Amino acid sequence: MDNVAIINSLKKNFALEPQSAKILVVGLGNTGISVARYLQGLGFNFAIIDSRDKPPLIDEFFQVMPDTPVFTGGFNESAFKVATHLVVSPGVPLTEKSIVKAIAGGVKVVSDIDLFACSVDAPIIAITGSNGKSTVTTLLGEMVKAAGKKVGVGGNLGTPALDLLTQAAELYVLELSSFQLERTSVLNAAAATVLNVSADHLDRHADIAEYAREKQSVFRGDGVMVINADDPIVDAMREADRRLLTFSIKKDADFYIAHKEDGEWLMHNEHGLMPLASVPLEGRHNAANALAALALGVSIGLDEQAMCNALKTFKGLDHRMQRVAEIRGVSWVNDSKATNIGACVAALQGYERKVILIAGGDAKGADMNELTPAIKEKAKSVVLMGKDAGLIKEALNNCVPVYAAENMAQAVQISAGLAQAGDSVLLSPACASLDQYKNYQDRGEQFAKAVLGLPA
Ligand code: UMA
Ligand code: ADP
Repeated sequence: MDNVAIINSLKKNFALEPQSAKILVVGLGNTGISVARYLQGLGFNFAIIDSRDKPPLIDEFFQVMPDTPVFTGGFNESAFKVATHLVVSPGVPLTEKSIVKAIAGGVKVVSDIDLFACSVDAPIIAITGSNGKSTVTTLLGEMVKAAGKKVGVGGNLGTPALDLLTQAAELYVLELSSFQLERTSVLNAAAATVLNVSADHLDRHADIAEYAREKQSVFRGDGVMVINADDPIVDAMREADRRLLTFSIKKDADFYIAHKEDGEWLMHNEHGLMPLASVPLEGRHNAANALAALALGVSIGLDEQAMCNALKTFKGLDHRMQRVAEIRGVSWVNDSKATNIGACVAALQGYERKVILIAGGDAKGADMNELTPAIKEKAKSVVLMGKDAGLIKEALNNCVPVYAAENMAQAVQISAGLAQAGDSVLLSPACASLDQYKNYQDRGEQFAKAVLGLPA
């Protein structure tokens, strides 16, 4: 879209006009910087505010936009007082006092996803859920490329949506978090999915019902709904009179798994798409992810054969069920991205033989009792570390042997002492990493480093 059309859309949807709007961009992270770049390109007046004393990207920001007013070290009320619009980054809760006050005074909240939606004609595929978003978003992006279309892939995955506007695309695939969705009001995706809903981010959302409602808002508008029929919370999101495709790894659906003479097949109605054994990803949950990506692709008319070709060569993402090494018959698997209970349970369920589990970190308000049945069934021992190790230990109530580790090197040492040939050691923490690590990647890298340092 050209700038005139974009500004018209912003005016219509948000009364955002370059002549009159005074925009406060809240958060100087990747989102905030992408928003600043976008607003500058359209000639808007804006300032940025961040509660941190020195946001990590501030030096980089001043190099490119030295004249933009930036407030740091708290949410200064006077900056909010003059604003007509707030563009709030996902990391900042809308319950911040200054934001609540501004909204009560009539200030409009807009998200980067709203701005993006006002700026593209090409269809948007929106993917949310508690787990599998990044995998499905990346996989679908590969499928679209294999089908010969130019695609922009980003959002919560890493590249902020607005940064995708610099390259022409025929289609956009966006991963959206509950934080992004809760502040978005004009997205009308051509196709959308909620992959699953399990407890996460309960330090930011009042309860799981509110969290699920934020996820459900990805279906706003009139696009195709792609529904996980195995997840009761998602299944209940079906809307009559909407075009709808279902997927399931347990029962009949539009996209499902059939047991044939030559093994299991991924199916679309009566049509066999490809053998499940040709999907090069570990874990049953990845069969669900593959079906979800296929359903989304079909909903926008992608060629099935091209999609299957992309699926057969998809390597998966780092830190998700990633095999790090096989040492003296012991398999070491890095699933550091398992930052909630649902992901850890899915990882455990993929194993036939009991594993040694390394878990713990910041539980983000989740009830660790929900982890106990899967651990009881699938773990022979558990090595715990991090801030909420105690919560997990208490929940397990000695149903399996539990060991305490101060750090990853020690956790790996303890696990190596416990493991025998034929065993798997799985890092799938069920918790966020930020209490001990820069991020989940850092945690996964420390795990891999410690494993690769073990005597061969
Ligand atoms: N922060 C402050 N004060 C501020 C602004 C931010 O303390 O004024 C803190 C936040 O609480 C948070 C951190 O700074 O801890 C970063 O927040 P941000 O909103 O500035 O983050 P961005 O760099 O803009 O990155 C965001 C997403 N981050 C979050 O939602 C926390 C990135 O998802 C996303 O890739 C990026 O936008 C582009 O869309 C990351 C993430 O962890 C990967 N997402 C969560 C998840 O997947 O579970 C939701
Ligand atoms: P997200 O972007 O939603 O965090 P990822 O694809 O990055 O999803 O995977 C995050 C974690 O969830 C990993 O530990 C991964 O093994 C697990 N996971 C992936 N897909 C699913 C699924 N469909 N159900 C449950 N867990 C999953």
